[in-house]
Amino acid sequence: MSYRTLLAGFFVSVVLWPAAGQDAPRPTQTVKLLVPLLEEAPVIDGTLDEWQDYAFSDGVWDMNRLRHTFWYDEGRRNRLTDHGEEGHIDDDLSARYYVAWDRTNLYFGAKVKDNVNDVDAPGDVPRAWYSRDSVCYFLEAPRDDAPEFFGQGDSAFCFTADRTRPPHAAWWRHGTADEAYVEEPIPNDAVEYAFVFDGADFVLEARVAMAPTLGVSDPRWLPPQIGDVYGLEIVHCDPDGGPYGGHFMIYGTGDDDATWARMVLTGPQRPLERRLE
Ligand SMILES: [Ca+2]
Ligand SMILES: [Ca+2]
Ligand SMILES: [Ca+2]
Repeated sequence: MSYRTLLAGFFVSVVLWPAAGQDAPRPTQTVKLLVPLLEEAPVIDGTLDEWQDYAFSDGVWDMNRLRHTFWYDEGRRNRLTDHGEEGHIDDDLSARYYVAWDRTNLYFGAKVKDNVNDVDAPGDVPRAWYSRDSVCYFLEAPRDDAPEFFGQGDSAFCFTADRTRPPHAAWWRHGTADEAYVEEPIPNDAVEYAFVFDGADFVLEARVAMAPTLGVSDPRWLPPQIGDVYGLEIVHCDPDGGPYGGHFMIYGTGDDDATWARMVLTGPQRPLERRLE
């Protein structure tokens, strides 16, 4: 084996592998998503009717769809957990997600079918959205090609499906120019969110102001323009009784922001219409 082959092997196994932050290799491709501008700001009340057709959404996600994606990790973290359910695994968790933007805010929506609502975390730790039913939108703004783990420019906006709306229900994990993994609630004046529940099913509707979040995380961030490219991953946590359980990871493989989708800020989108024939 040549020195160069040895060196390449070392690079893949020692440098790339742990950099993925998990025991799955980093995918060699990323998804490109076109996320439209909203011309009318939604009312944040837990119904998405007024903007769902104007937002990015790519249909229903469940485990069977996830297993056919290139970022699927053979069930290491893309998985659901067994608590004696008798129904089909598709009934444990499925969801549609919505993302849009305007000059001031990012807009996030989710329509979730879930069989068990679990918002308890061990030790009641505020930052532990990953141990609670929660929908998290991971963003890098602006996106770059450097693999970072909640460093400068990386923000996760995590909404815990808790009817009691504790202060930790709208959480912000982020980096700054100097720090990684800063954990704090999204500043009150930067967020508005609503859940509407039907049993364990729920609809989430939220807006997050960009300047006080993305602008704090990365001094290079500028007010959004059509054509800007952000990074996006959706992480949907579903512990359902365990301390750390099921997850959907959509468009990326975890905290490594180089794996996240290339989210292009586009102009407004017209709703789909049926043809006459
Ligand atoms: Ca609404
Ligand atoms: Ca759940
Ligand atoms: Ca990066």
